[in-house]
Amino acid sequence: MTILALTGGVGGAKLSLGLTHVLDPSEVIFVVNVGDDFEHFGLSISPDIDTLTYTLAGIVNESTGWGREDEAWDCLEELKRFEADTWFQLGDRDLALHLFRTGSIKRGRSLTEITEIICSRLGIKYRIVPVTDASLRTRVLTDQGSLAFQDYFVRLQCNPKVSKLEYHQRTPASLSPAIKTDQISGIVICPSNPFLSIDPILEVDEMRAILVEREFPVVAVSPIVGDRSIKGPTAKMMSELGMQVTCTGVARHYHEILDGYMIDNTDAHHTAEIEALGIRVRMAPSIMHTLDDKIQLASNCVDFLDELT
Ligand code: FO1
Repeated sequence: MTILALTGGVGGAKLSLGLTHVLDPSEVIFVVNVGDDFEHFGLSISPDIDTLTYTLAGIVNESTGWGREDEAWDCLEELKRFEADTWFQLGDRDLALHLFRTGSIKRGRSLTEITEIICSRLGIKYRIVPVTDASLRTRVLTDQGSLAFQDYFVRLQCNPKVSKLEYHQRTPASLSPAIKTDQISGIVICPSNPFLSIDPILEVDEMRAILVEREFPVVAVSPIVGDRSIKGPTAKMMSELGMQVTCTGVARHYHEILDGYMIDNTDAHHTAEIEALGIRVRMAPSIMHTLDDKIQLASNCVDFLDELT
């Protein structure tokens, strides 16, 4: 039986790394958001998959949380000479991965297969799986119009005011064949951005159906601690969308699919209102600075799932 960990990029990768210290490779599948994926200079880029891959391979750039450590930037510097679009920073080593992925897609391999090959070449024993092999793209409706995800996130630095999120599918996206739905023993929703990272995963019909008809527990870790985002624009977006910017606001967003919710100790005063939604609450330190923090939180999630089973 397998736990699914639903995750986006930087924040989710921290808990995912912790999970690899408490679960064997056969016990967990990391199901990754693809709503951020896009084409740039003709290359197929899957930022959240790559962030998790580099993190689990131990080669992520620790200061940004994305991209590679020991990166070289010769290509980007040359591109600047041609006044090309250099707002999205692609390092030389990272480019090699994009060239491999793009070529493989052109030759007809699926994103699931390509991700498996990349993981194995980087020595990762864990399964990193895109939620779908189909095209699923997040669009952000803002006061500056409808924006492709990376335009909003990287080019415009999340500055536009968000009014709505849309998840565009060319054809109804089916779940990656690497996710065996009859073998799931529990789901952990990582402390990723609910709108940008987790909701696109839940847009895949089969994934939502698994969560609605489940016979196993689902636990989420709040991405909001003390009324602020642990990472990124979650709090800003919640406020722009008219939501209460607290861990309870996120619990309300997820309430149909949650059995358990991990909140930070500093948010203890929210327990009663979350439990009134029919969700069990467990408190633990949720800000992950060190590897030990990640392992401890991961271990708490797995214990919580056991308790709810
Ligand atoms: N994030 C940035 O803020 N600026 C960048 O230039 C940037 C480049 C980049 C290149 C490859 C990659 O895999 C990720 C990259 N990211 C960059 C991160 C990424 O776009 C976002 O963190 C995610 O899409 C949000 O989860």
